[in-house]
Amino acid sequence: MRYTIVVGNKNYSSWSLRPWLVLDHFGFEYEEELVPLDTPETRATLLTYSPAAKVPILVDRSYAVWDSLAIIEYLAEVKPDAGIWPEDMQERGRARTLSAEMHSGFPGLRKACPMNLRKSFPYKERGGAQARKDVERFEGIVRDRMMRSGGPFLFGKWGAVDAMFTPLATRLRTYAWPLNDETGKYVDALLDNASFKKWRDEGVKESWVLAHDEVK
Ligand SMILES: N[C@@H](CCC(=O)N[C@@H](CS)C(=O)NCC(=O)O)C(=O)O
Repeated sequence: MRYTIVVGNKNYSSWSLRPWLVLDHFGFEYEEELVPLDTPETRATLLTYSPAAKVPILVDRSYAVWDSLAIIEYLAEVKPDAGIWPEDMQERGRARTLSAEMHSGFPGLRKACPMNLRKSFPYKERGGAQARKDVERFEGIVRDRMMRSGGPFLFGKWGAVDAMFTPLATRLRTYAWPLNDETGKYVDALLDNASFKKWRDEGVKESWVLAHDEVK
């Protein structure tokens, strides 16, 4: 098999989920290596694949690419006509901009609401003003993109940028954030993706518990 994707625990590892979705949704053939996070062996195991010792890692034969967004870009170079990014240059530029914004942003929501697929909580204030600002920004992105693309995904068809936002969608549902109808519909569409459901069904069966990702 040409590609191996090294991922963390599926219940928790939001960075692993993003490129895995692109691999699976766009029909790459791959093997998966799941490395449980936060064990005494985790770092040494990850170092056998990448000097950064973080998941996700894509191994193309013996060549390693790490970091979620870099992996997605690599996959898009392997299959430039698959529609991983939009065809139009400016649309592609905007999809990359939003993906980069996700990759380096949304700190309030990411910190206060870790991905935890097994759980669901009633809504309560989490993460203060910063998390609220992140949710408002997400609603703004959805409003703008749905107006331009007509949906159901940010650029019409499901692509890399939707993979980048899928973990955020899980968080909004796990912690029951109130959302406007349009954003709720987009979140539901992301969570209805067949590849995501495959990942989630495996994630919820895991028994590892990462204490720092368990918030009440
Ligand atoms: N910006 C990186 C983040 C990667 C990352 O932080 N991965 C976490 C798990 S989601 C990890 O490998 N943690 C293991 C550790 O730090 O020991 C990406 O996009 O891939």
